[in-house]
Amino acid sequence: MGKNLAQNILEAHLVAGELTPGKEIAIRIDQTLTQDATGTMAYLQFEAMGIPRVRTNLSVSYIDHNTLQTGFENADDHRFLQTIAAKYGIYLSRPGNGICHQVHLERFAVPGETLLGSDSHTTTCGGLGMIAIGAGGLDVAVAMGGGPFYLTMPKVALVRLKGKLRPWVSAKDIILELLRRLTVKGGVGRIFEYGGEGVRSLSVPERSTITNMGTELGATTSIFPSDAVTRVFLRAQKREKVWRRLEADSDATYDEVVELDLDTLEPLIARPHSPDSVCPVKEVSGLKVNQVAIGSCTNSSYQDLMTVARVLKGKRVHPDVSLVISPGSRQVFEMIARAGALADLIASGARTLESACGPCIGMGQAPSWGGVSVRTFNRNFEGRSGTPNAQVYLASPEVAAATALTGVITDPRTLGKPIRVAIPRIFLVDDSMIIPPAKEPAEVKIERGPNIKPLPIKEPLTESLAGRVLLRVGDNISTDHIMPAGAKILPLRSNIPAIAEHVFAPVDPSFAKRAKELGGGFIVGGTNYGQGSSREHAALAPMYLGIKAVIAKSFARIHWANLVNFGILPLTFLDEGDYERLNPGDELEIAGAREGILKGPTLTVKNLTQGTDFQVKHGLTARQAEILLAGGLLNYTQKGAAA
Ligand code: MIC
Ligand code: SF4
Repeated sequence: MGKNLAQNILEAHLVAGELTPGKEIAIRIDQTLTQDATGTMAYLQFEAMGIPRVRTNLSVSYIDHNTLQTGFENADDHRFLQTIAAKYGIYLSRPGNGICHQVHLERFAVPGETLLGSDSHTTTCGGLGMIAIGAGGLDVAVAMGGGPFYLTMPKVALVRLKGKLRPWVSAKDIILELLRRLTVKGGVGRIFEYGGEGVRSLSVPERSTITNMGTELGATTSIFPSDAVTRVFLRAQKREKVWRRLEADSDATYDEVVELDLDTLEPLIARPHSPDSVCPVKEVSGLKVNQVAIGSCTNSSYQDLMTVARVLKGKRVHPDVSLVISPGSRQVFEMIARAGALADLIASGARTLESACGPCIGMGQAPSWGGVSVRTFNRNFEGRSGTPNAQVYLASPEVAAATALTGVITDPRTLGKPIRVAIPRIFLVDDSMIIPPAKEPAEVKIERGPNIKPLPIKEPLTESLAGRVLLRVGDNISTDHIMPAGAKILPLRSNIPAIAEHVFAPVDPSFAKRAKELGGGFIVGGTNYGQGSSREHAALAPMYLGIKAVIAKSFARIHWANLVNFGILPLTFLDEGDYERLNPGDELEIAGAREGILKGPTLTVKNLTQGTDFQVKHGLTARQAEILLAGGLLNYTQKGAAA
């Protein structure tokens, strides 16, 4: 039986297991990437493993998130990252060189290879025919050490694209349409593989906008074939030699098929506060807007920014709108500058920021109180922008540009003659901001400023788990709720005791204090608990506060894995009705947890306050159970190394 593209690449990298959906597999990782907000922890973990040099084909450390330097902390971390990269054989992309996913796509992505990144949007490189997966920093550290990456084999869904996009409709609208249909939970346990005649009409950056935001569907990853379009892109990046044709076998089968007719799409927009709250732009057009932000790893390519510049050329941004633009990479930035498009943007009244994540992660440019912000980004979770009550909408660069001119949400089809920017024949290639590893690693001294605190290590799992329900939350709780980011908190990513003070701050500001007073306890969650970011701090900081288990209706993939990696038991209700029956403050006990986990998939939780008990499932494989018993992956790996 023929295989689809995802299965072909996974099979070529398979180390253990079989490609049956729902079963655990282990794959070899060719490339890794980290970014600075997750990277410091990942490298501290790598260091703790005692491996002298990375064992991947390529590992790159990017500095793109924590670039607003309002104190010494971020700059300290940058120095740490630069020196540790030099020592261990890692390439370092300097601050200002661009967002990890955009730069990786331009300079390093290789069709048919595997990429593991400590950022949930690592999937961006799926646009170039890679199996590119986001994971917690510790999983990436293990991969850097040459260990395989374990994952549950996803189902593979074919997204069959028919026809061609109409003028003013863009790649962003394709993924917004999928989010509208399938929701933020629709991709859980799936890989989306794009096929059909519509693929040919999409450039690599357009494909990558789609695979980038496949993460918002909850998918493990998304992938496009590597075809003539891929070759053109790689040639323009002066990397044609890594190109090879990759597609599904002609008789490939899929677990599911989604049909999408590009001709029928219109400009779409996601309303506050979820990427799947999608409607046609015309339904909300006319709404007054305070800010328009163009950038992020979703939509900040050369094509995107040239399109925006051509819309704005010779016109003025509406006086009530603050327009901010952050180019995805230095390549994009320099090219729009040399093409004169940057001058057009500046003349129109746009505010330009450096090539970095910036406003997407609340690193500056927080909207006004209750302000409406239209962004070309991928996430609009409550409070993520840095303003708790901001109303953030997600849309294409075309919608954003039209809106910046009129001051109200605007359908770009009202702009008249369509603009179509092709990718350039040749990109401006200059890798001088990417520092190769040191030739003499022994001579490199790792610099650690006072912001870098040692890794907290957990004790092995105790015989019984007991404590109070510290908090009960609803469905779709994101890691932005659990461990918020933003300009004030992100600089604490290398300092777990300090960042732990902010756990659940947007939901319940007294959480950390209560957890510490009570010596930890339990968290109760709804469906899709932990969606969004790969930040392992959403597990690591709760672990530091003594959280023993999270009992939820269901979990998001990366967060579930992060909980296991840091020795917190992720449990699901056998009877979801028990969610309602649990009250904050209830005293719970899981007696004989260690033994119970090894014995079978279910455990009994006693509710000592109510005098009742209920069943939960842990769903751990034998390997994962051992990790939990050891107190997390680091202990487990060190134990293995010692043995
Ligand atoms: C995000 O978009 O939320 C981030 C910041 O890129 C995160 C990683 C992090 O929290 O450092 C992600 O998506 O994984
Ligand atoms: Fe950076 Fe935003 Fe992309 Fe995350 S989603 S990597 S914060 S640009």
